[in-house]
Amino acid sequence: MFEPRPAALSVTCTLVSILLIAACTSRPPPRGGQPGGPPGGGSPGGQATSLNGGQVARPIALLFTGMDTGHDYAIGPAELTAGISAEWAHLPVSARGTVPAVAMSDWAETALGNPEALPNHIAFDVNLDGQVSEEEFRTRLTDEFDHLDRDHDGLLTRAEMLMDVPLRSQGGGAGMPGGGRPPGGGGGRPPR
Ligand SMILES: [Ca+2]
Ligand SMILES: [Ca+2]
Repeated sequence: MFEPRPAALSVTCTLVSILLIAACTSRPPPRGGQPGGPPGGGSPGGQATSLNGGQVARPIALLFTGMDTGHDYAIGPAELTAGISAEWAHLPVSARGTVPAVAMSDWAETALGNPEALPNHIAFDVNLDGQVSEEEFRTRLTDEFDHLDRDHDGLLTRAEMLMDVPLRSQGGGAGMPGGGRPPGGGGGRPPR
């Protein structure tokens, strides 16, 4: 007759416990990467379109940031007025004192980083005559400024230029390389 010795059972249980603890502690810590997302942006074909949370700024915010001549990280009414005048001076103003709406895309490509960035030439050309007047240009940019100035104190801060990016619904939590098994660190003999 063989009866199990309590001492042997205890050793076996302790060994299993240690293995379980090792499995829990051997998970690599997240190194600043988002779970489920490649840290280096290595997804094939996709790039910045895979935003998931965080904050972004609209292209128009880039323009307003450049108007901060006082370097206090906020744009006031005087800076806005002077900044719009400076931008208007960059545009190919015709003898009529207007800019062809189609020329606005060239300005947008330079000033906003993309010829299709908003506000586009359609947004500027309020009366739809194919021309953007200085008044139309100034009114539109002032409206954009007022829209971003959330607390309506006349100062556009960096925080007001940022927008939250919604979190996408997370898929499965799986994806741990190795399937959650402890990496064979030796001594992984299956108990009998
Ligand atoms: Ca117009
Ligand atoms: Ca403000």
